[in-house]
Amino acid sequence: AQDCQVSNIQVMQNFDRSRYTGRWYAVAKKDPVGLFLLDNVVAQFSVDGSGKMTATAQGRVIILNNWEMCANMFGTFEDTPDPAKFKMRYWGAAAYLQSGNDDHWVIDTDYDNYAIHYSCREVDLDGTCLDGYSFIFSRHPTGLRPEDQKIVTDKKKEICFLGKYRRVSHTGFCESS
Ligand code: AZE
Repeated sequence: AQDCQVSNIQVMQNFDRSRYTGRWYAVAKKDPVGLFLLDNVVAQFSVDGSGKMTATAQGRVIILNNWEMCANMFGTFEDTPDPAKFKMRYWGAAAYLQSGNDDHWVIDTDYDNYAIHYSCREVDLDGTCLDGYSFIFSRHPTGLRPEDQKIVTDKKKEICFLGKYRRVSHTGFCESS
């Protein structure tokens, strides 16, 4: 299961969005092309009364000419036939932040400790991902538990992003806003 074809990537089986709700701390990320959340990334997932998933996210960004700020972002999720695959429409609290519509796949999670997210923005002619991003999330601000690290490494390999992640630091930059 490692031919790097986006269409062959395995996602979480029987994904349960209600168990996924709450706070997740990004511990590592693989960046897409262009502007992106730099660090201090925290996401909060919810499920509304009609069962639709929504999320907010915060993270440090640098926009325009070296303007550093905390980006407050919102996302709404459109369901697809696969319960672990969504289309995420997202936008910023301020108009100068980024907006878009990305795939949002949950590759694996145990709901209580770790989650592996994947988004391919552009599939290459050969079926591999040309431009994508991914977050490794933890329920714990201190990072992944040692027992979850091998699972996460194996999944990074399966989604063909192994070696492309950077650690996401949490310095409290977004905690005042
Ligand atoms: C994600 C999950 C929770 C909801 C959202 C997420 C993604 C947000 C971005 C934000 C980019 C902002 C930039 C601003 C200048 C995946 C963390 C909305 C991709 C680049």
